[in-house]
Amino acid sequence: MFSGVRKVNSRRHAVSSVGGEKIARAFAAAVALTLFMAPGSATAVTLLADVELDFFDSGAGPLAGPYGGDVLGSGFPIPLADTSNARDGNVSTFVSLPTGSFLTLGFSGGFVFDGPGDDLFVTETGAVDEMANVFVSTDGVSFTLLGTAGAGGTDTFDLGAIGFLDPVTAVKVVGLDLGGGSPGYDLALVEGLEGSVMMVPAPGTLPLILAAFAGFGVLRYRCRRSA
Ligand SMILES: [Ca+2]
Ligand SMILES: [Ca+2]
Repeated sequence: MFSGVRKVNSRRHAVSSVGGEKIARAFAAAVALTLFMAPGSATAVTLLADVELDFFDSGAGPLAGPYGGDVLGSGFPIPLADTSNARDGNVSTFVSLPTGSFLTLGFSGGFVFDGPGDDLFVTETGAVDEMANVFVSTDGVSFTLLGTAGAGGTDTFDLGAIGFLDPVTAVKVVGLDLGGGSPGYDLALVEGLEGSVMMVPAPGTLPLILAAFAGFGVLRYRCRRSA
């Protein structure tokens, strides 16, 4: 794949922006395939957002944040020591996000990217109509609105629908209201699923993924420059 990158770079003035986007997407898919096939790489196809990158308590809720609970255990709303309820992969435990509060999650095991169909799954506990805006980011600094969650249960999102083609390393969920028994959107878990996740490979192949992302970024930069 690296010979392909050099070839494109050397011909960057001849690459149209549309062709460049197609090449960039094909390159990302090739990287993902390589990682899935890398010896020793994880074989799980579901990537759970299990890292807290940022949490903000707007103060709009009835308790100091983070608060939430467990519909099968502790009840709700109760004060929480941390935001692990939204990072445990368990749909019954949750962190409530009242108006303006947000939680930004990352993935210790890899990245999410635009694969076929829906890519990102955001689940709330229960089916009460509480809403939250979902943003995605590659660098953890600049965020793009992906859509609104809150239809009840799991909301699914397609990164391709907003033209977001870079790897997603951070997902920011921002509460929009005070609905429900535990006021605000009750965030249970965030996942990327098969076909749209890159699992972190074995330590020996880490240089490969870093080089691949560097090449991917250079290619997209070149494509923009040549547009
Ligand atoms: Ca997609
Ligand atoms: Ca949970």
